[in-house]
Order: sequence, then C-alpha cells, then structure tokens
Amino acid sequence: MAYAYDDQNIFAKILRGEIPNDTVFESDHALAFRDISPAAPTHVLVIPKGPYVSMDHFTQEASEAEIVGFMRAIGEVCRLEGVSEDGFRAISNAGRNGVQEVPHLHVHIIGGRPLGRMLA
Ligand code: D5M
Repeated sequence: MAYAYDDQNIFAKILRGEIPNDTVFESDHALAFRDISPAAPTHVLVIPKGPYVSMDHFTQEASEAEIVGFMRAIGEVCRLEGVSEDGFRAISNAGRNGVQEVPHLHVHIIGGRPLGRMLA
C-alpha cells in the first residue's frame, strides 16, 4: 500500500515550528510534546520527525536509525514523566477504524493514574 502524507497536518506544522507546542523531549528522530487535551495526568504525544502517517507506514519506509530513535524516545518520555514504575499505556491510532485525527504517526503515552482495562 502506498501512503500519501499530507504536510499540512498539524503535527507537520509543529515540526516546522509554525505552531507552538509544549515540548517534553526532542532528539534527532523524534519530538515529544504534551497533548492539548490530556486524558490523564501524563499525556504526551511522541512523533517521528520524518513524514510518516502510521506505524505501518513508518515500519515499512523509515530507516533503522529512525525506528530506533523513535522507540528510544518513547522510553525517554516514560522515564522523564515518571510513569515507568507505576505503568502507562502507549497507543497509536491509525486510519478510519482507529479514529486517527492527525495523519502523522504519533504514540500517546498516558499514565499517572490507574487506566483500567482497554481493548476497544
Ligand atoms: O489523536 C490526536 C491527538 O492530538 C488528540 O489527543 C489531540 C492532540 N492534538 C491535536 N492538536 C494538538 C496540538 N496542537 N498540540 C498538542 N496536541 C494536539 P489521534 O486521534 O490519535 O489522532
């Protein structure tokens, strides 16, 4: 499947510095910032700096350095936010069925309170 990336999406604009964000962590390959509408005391979005729509797209087309950099950023955020010990949830919504609002790959890191079971 070919993926069309829309470079006018809001996270692309954040990466270009066109709109502000509350940055938690940044590296060569990833940016992490607070979700504008937090679902829990910790709610951080981790995004790759490259133009990828979803986890599927990313793991097909990104370099190993980008993939490693992105995954390491997720761990860094968990440690910086202090959610490693009590636990957290990492979610990446994709496409229509996944109800993805912003078509730039992002992982939600949610924690800081008991989250309950979630499989739907
Ligand atoms: O969720 C997209 C998430 O992105 C949603 O939780 C709101 C968040 N969002 C949207 N705009 C911004 C800005 N400007 N800053 C921070 N967070 C934002 P999904 O349904 O997974 O696509």
